[in-house]
Amino acid sequence: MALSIFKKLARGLSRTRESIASTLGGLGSEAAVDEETLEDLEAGLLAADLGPELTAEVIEAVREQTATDGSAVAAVRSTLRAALGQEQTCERWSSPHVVFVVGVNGGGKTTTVGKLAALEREAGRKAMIVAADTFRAAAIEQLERWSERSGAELVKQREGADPAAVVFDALKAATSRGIDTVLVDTAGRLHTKVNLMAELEKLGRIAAREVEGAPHEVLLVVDATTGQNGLTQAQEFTRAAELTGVVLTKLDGTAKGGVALVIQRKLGVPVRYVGVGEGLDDLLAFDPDAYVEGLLAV
Ligand SMILES: Nc1nc2c(ncn2[C@@H]2O[C@H](COP(=O)(O)OP(=O)(O)O)[C@@H](O)[C@H]2O)c(=O)[nH]1
Ligand SMILES: [Mg+2]
Repeated sequence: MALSIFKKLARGLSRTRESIASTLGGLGSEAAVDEETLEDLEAGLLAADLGPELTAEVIEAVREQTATDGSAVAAVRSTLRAALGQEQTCERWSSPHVVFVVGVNGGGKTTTVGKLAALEREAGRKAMIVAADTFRAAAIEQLERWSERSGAELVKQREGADPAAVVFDALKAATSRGIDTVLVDTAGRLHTKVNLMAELEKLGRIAAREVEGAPHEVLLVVDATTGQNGLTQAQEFTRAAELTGVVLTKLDGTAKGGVALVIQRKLGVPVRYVGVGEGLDDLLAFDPDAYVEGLLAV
């Protein structure tokens, strides 16, 4: 890996950081912070898509801290850090460990599946990619390339095939071939009138019949460039599947990276990974400390 994970994250957050860090400079270390500076900070936090609630909390914390001679920057840091909670991982207890990747079209599901396959491979595990988005032939071709690049096996059928049949076949094969991790790419849209959420529930039931406890993880892909607006759409998925985590993609292309801070609050699930580019090694395990430093560091 050419760049350290911290540097990659910091680079991915550079556009978001611009709105926050420039106003932080104005806070300095002196006790009194004037109203104008607070207004600038508020505007910067809103522009980074931290949302009105968390922004108000930060401003309040800065007021309190500076009233007692505390550091304004430290107040910002601790409020943001508290909003993120602890770093999350998922215990692996079954082989294969089955992961569903879900979310709206264009968010980065297929790309994330490919990058996750690369992470699995790096960890020394045997991965299988499952092309359960049969809506477009292009999605299957995209996964063929990711399979080659990551060295993960691919299970696919023709365009328009029943996703449930693809998942069923894949899990049978994974079990007999000793696969460690199965990564299932799902559709953001369907050929038939079948409701997308009903289809996801069905895929979950099929998986549970084939592998105990499956799916062990359901990762919701959220496009960071849509910011707070994207979260409303994402909330639909919390009703169809028991989400275990969020993958926040395209952090590198947006100034709205602050949305990571509101995800847990709005969707009730932690951010587990962030996407910072289109390459094989552009998916990072989410580290709350590094994230906050990446937002504030100058
Ligand atoms: N810059 C950037 N682009 C990404 C990232 N993740 C996905 N993409 C791009 O977003 C587009 C849609 O991704 P895709 O995986 O096909 O989305 P899907 O429809 O949810 O499967 C593609 O052009 C990807 O290369 C990311 O983290 N950063
Ligand atoms: Mg796709």
